[in-house]
Parts: sequence; C-alpha cells; structure tokens
Amino acid sequence: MSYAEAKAKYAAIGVDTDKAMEILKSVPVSLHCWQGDDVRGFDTDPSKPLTGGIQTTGNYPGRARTPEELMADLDMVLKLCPGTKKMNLHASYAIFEEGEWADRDQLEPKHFQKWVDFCKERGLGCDFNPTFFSHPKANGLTLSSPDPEIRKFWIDHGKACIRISNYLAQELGQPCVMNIWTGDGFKDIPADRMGPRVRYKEAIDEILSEPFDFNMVKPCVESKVFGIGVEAYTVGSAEFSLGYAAMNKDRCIPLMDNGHYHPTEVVSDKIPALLAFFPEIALHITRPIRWDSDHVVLLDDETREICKEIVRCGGLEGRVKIALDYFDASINRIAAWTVGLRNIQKALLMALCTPDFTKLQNEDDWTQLMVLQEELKTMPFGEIWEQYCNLCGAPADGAWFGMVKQYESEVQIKRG
Ligand code: RNT
Ligand code: ZN
Repeated sequence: MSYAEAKAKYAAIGVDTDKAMEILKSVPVSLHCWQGDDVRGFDTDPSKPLTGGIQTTGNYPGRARTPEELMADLDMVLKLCPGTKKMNLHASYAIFEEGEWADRDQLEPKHFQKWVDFCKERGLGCDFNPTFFSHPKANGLTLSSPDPEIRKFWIDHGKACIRISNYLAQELGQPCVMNIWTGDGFKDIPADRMGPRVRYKEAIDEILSEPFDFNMVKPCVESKVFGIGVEAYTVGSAEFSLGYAAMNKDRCIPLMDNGHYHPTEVVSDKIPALLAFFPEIALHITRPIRWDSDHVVLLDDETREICKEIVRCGGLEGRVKIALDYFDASINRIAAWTVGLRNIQKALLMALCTPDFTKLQNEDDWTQLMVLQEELKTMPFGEIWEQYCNLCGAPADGAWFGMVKQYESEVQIKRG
C-alpha cells in the first residue's frame, strides 16, 4: 500500500495524516543521556555501584566511557530517530578539564559548556537533573537527612543545578526542565515518617529560593513508591510530591514516572487528573516490569494510552513535558535508546491519527465506541509512520538496525 492509499483510508474516518505529522514534527521529546553509559556519569568512580535504589542490569559490551564516546553514540540515536529531540543531562555528566574536578555542591555552568556546544551544533534544547545518588554523601538520606551538613551539601548541589539549568536555558534559548528526584527512604519500618518529609520540603524550598525565571527554568519534583534497598518508606512519595507541586505552582511542576506507581495504577489516567489543576506537568516514560525496572519503552498498550492522553488533553502545546527514562545494559545501548524513542514517536503519531470519539461517549454509545476503537488497531499505520520517517530524514523501520550493528562492530566493540 502506498502512503496516498493509507492517507485516504484515514481521511475516510476523519483523520488528516499530513496534519498529524506536521504537528508531531515540532514536539520536543527529551532524550536521557544516561542510557548510553548505564547511569554512571563522569564525576565519580565508574566501578562503584549505583546507589539511591536504581539499578542497571546486564553487561553488554560497548558502554560509552567518556564524554566523546557518549556524544558519538548520541549522534547515532539522533540520526536514527525522527522528530524534534531535546537533550536531558544529569549533573553527574559534568565535563572537567584535564586534572580538574568539582564536587556536586561546587558544580558550575562552565562544566556543561561542552554539552552546550554539542546542543548548539545540533539545534537542541537541554533539560537537566541534579544527581542526588551514586556519591559518597548519598549513602543514606540526602535532602531529607537529619545531618545538617549532608543536607546543606545537597541543597547547595540543588542550587548549583538551578544556576546550571538557567545557563542551559539562556544559551540554548529554550526552557530547561530541572527534575528533582532523590532515592531518600528506608529499607525497614521507620520510627519517624514525618521528620524526613518536613526536612525534604524545607530543603526543596531552599533550593528553589535560588533566583530563576520560571518561564525558562522549570523545576519539577518526581515521586516514587519504592526502590531496591528502600522498600518500606520513600520520603518523596506520590502525595508528598504532588502536595509540594500543588502548593508551589508558581515555581514547580509535578513529574510522573510511570515506573513509580503500584502495578495496577496507570499514569495515562493521571495525566488528565493533574492537568485539571496544573498548567504544566512533566513525564518520565519508561517500562516497568513488576517493579521500576526501567526496561526499554515498547509500543505497548500503556505507552499508547499515555500518548493518547497527552494528545487528547492538549499536552503537545507545551503543557506536558515529555522525557524518556529507561536504561538497559543487557542489549546494545544505541538500539535500546533508539527503540524507545522511535516507539514514543510512533505512539504519539498513532494518537494524532486517532479520531476524537468524545461525541460517542457523551451520547452514551459505548457499543460503537468499542467497535471503532478496535477497528483503529488494524488501520494501515505503518505507511503513515514510514512517510513520517522520510519527512524527518530518518531511516524507516527495517533500515536502521543494520547501521547500529555496523557501528557496534566498528566502534563499540573496540571499547575496553
Ligand atoms: C529513579 C528515577 C529517576 C532516575 C533518573 C536517572 O527511579 O526515575 O528519574 O531514573 O534521574
Ligand atoms: Zn524517572
């Protein structure tokens, strides 16, 4: 089937596929740098395990070990995926001069200048994350620590990250979403659940007292339900984070990661709930299997439903900040990155090629709604997707994996 034939089929159900592609082309999706090196970063000993309740598993060869390798790998992903991308960095990806090093509380914009150059050359915006994990001072609580010195260290880190986010936003001329996530919590039943939360609240208040323009720097708070080694209690729980964002709407937005809820809860349903109250929300899209396992995003039902809600709720006009957050070390990392990002693009395009069935719902015509929604699943979407890839100058399905295999044998496999 040709694109023209597929387009006609969609037109018959009231969908303008050209318009769908036009809209999607300019929607930024934030690409997490940390899939390329298993969340290790450049500022700590790469042989130390990750802390903070996150984990990568697998030992596939070819992990990027230096900024140059990571940037080269990112270039592959950027080339292999259609659509508008934005970079997403963690503070631990600071790039130091030979012999230079700065601890997290001393980080400066200059440590991200090479990333700014990278983004400028490619016309990308950049999002940012303070790194409250994988550090000697992050062995227990960070922002919620009862130890004032530890707490101050991490508050200073948060403030430094506001300044860096502002630098990224100003240099690149695009808002910078700065996400605050900590793994603060306890393995076993705490004696005091309130103290850490009050300290966490006050610490975020202090971080956000660092001056910034909310039009350019968009601080978020990301909630979580539990982590490995942090099973009994999470300081930044769903209610805590949502409460914080709701009480600080003039300077903070809530971030939902779909790996951070109980298994039968769905973020797709939470999107309109939050958008009824917040002008802007942020998402980390991932694939949890039984826990927050951060598997590569597939074109599965919930990914499609999340994208459907983003589109249906007007999220593409900037109200929903879309970012990826998964890390698999057991398969080729460039393929992992690419599969996930292409799937988000596919799911968004599918959502944009879905007729608005609101009228059927309002008329209580659930029979027809089911029939039409089911028939949509066998529409010739592949042709629309291929056309979109062509339009964006990205390879079609079937044409990109060979390039990854070639790069793997020529570049990645030769890394130690
Ligand atoms: C961890 C959170 C957090 C991290 C990244 C690396 O559970 O999802 O967003 O994955 O900051
Ligand atoms: Zn996340």
